[in-house]
Amino acid sequence: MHTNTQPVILLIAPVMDVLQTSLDASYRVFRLYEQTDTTEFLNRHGGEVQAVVTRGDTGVSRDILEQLPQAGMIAVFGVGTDAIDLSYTRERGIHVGITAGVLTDDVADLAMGLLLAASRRLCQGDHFVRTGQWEKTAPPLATKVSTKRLGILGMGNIGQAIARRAKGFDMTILYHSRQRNDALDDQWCEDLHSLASQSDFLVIAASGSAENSGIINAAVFEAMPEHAWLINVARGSLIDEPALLRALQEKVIAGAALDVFEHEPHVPEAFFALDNVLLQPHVASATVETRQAMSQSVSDNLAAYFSGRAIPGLIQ
Ligand code: 8YV
Repeated sequence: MHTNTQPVILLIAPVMDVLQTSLDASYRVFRLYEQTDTTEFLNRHGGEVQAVVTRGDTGVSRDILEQLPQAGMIAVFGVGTDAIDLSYTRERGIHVGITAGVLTDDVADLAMGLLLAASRRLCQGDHFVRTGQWEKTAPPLATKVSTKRLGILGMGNIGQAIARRAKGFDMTILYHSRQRNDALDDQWCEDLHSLASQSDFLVIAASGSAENSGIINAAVFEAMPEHAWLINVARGSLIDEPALLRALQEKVIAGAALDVFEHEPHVPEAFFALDNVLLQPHVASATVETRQAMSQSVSDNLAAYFSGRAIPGLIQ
């Protein structure tokens, strides 16, 4: 039951049921995505909103925030903050809390899963068996993974978790990030092109910040060896998608495995015709265990904010 004393939160996009239930129990929840006229709704109720809950991939626009003068916190279901204008939230003193730490393993697991599935042609192999082709012929050979060179763009928590897993496959790790991490004994490459040119597999684990927009472009595909594979578990915005399509069609690189897209959930249809790309619907953190932990983390961040305690996942 809602009481007048419950803090008011604005939910920008649907989140999983367990989080919805927990939010409803503690807060008065306005659901923006259920409103037919969001402008009218924000005119009427924007002034009451004290905190915003959103997903990493959805964020919240500056336009919306400008209509929430009392909002003091954004709780993100995820770790990506690329869809939030952080300079504006900083200026306004709005806290931003993410689900820090809880999805690192899953994203790294999926990066390795994509790498193996794409290069070992697991989806094609499954199709081959199911359609009875195995009775008639042998499948084409795939690409070896163990002992190869893995380039990682972005060596934060997720990049490092991918590196740890890849070492179990006896892979040599190279990385590029803004700064060399002296705590790591992996080879740091000063720029993306030198990383790309030396990698048999290039995994993108960097943030989707404005400065990273489109950095995986035609020049990077040209720099990559012809036998190399690209894996993206970060954000679609890092890749120049038309350039990737051309690189795949013209076999400039061997192939790609993509969990994220520039305009997801829309995926350019031209990808569907290609045998050298593996496509996933942004599921890197989508396991029961991790989504529950993310829900708990959002609840903890909000509870801390409303009780004046330190926000565990605070980034600003
Ligand atoms: C989430 C994400 O899947 O953490 C992020 O930034 O993109 C993903 O983990 C997404 O926010 C949930 O829809």
